[in-house]
Amino acid sequence: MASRTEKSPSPFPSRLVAVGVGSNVEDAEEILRAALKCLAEQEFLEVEAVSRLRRTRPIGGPARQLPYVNAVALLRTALSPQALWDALRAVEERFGRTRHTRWGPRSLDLDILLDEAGPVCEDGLYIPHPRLAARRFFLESLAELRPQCWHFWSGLSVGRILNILREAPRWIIVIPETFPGTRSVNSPAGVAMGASEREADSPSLPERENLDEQGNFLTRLTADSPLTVLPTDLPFGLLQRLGVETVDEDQAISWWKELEEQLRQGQSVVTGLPPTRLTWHRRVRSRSPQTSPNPSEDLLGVTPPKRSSRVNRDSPERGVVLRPRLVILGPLAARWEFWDSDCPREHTASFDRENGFLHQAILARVRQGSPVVLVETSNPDEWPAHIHAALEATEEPGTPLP
Ligand code: PH2
Ligand code: MG
Ligand code: MG
Repeated sequence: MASRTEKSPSPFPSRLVAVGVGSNVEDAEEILRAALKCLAEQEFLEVEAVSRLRRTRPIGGPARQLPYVNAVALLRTALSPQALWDALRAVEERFGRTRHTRWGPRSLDLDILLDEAGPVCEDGLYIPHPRLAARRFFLESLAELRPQCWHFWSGLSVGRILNILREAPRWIIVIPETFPGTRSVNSPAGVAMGASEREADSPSLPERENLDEQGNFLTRLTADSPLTVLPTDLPFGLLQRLGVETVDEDQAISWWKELEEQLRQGQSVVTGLPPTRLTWHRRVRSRSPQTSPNPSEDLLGVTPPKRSSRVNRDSPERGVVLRPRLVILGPLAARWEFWDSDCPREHTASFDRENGFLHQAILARVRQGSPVVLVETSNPDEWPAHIHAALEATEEPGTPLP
C-alpha cells in the first residue's frame, strides 16, 4: 500500500505529537531520562513538555518481568508520521533495543500515541496508538500535559477517557463482527491466518447462521481467563444487537439484570453490543444530516431499558447510568474503510454499501461515550491476551516517581 507520505512530499505542518516512553530493564529510570535528553537533541523535533515518570506494573508479556517506567513526551515536529516513526526507532536502537519477545522486556520503547495532524491507519502504523484508550498510565501522563487531546478511535478527549476508566465497572464490549474468521479462533495459527486474510479481503455481513458462532467466539476468546462472558447477548442476534431490528423488551431487561448482577459480584464481564430498544434501521440507512446520532440516546444501551425502575430497584447501580469501560474492535477496524466518513478520499473507492452499512451501524453505537481499543492483529491466538491485557491496563495508573 502506498503511504500518504509518498504521495505528497511534505503535507505535514509543525504540530504536536504525543510519544509514550517506556523501559523495563534494571536501570529503566536512567534510560528514560537519557532517552528524553536524546530526543531533545534530535534535529526536526523539539520536546515541548514531559510528564512525570511513573513506575507501572507490566501489562501482558511473560511473567516475572521488572516493572516499567513510563512517561509521555509532547514533541513539536513537521516530520510525517512515518518519518517520525523511523526517527523514534533509530533512537530505540541507540539504546540497545532488540525485538525478540512480544511485550517482553525492553530497554527502550517509543510509541506515537497521538498526532495533532490526524489519525493514521497504514503500513502497520496506527495513530492514535491502537491500545492507548486502555492504558491508564499513559492517559494519566497525557492528562497532566493536555487533557483536551482528541482520541480519534473513541471520538473522546483524553480527559474524558480517563474519567470513564476510573469510574466505569469492569464491563468490556467486544465486537465479533470486526474480528474476521470467527470460526477459526481455536484452529492452528496457519489455518486461522488464512481464513482471517481471506475474510479481511472481502468482509461481508455475517449470516444469521453464524450468530451462534459469534457467541462461541466470545466464550472462546475468554476461555482460561478471569473474564465472564454474558451469554444472554446471544439470542438477540446480530441485527438486533446492531439496533436495526427492535429488541423484545423483556429480553432486554433480563439482559440488563444479568449484567448488573455479574458486575455486582465483582466479575469482569465481556459482552457483545448490548440490545437497544432503538430502531436504528431508518436513521442509519438514510444519510441525511438528521441521521447523526443523538448523544443523549442510549446508543450503547447504557441507560437501562424502559421499565428501568423495576430493573434497578435493588441495584447498587441504581440511579447510575451503566457504561462499559472499554469497547474492543478487531482487525477489520484497523482499515480506513471501516471509518468511512472520516476516511481519506483515496481509500473510499472499494467501499461497498453493505459493509458501509455494517460499519456505520457499529460506529454509530460505539463511538458515543466509550473508550475504543483496536486489536489489529490477524492472529486469533493473540486476541484473548489482548482483551485480558486491555482490561488489566485500565487499572494500572502507575506510581509517579519523585
Ligand atoms: N508496553 C508494552 C507491554 N506492556 N506495560 C507497561 N506497564 N508499560 C508499557 O509501556 C508496556 C507494558 C508493549 O509496548
Ligand atoms: Mg509499546
Ligand atoms: Mg513500541
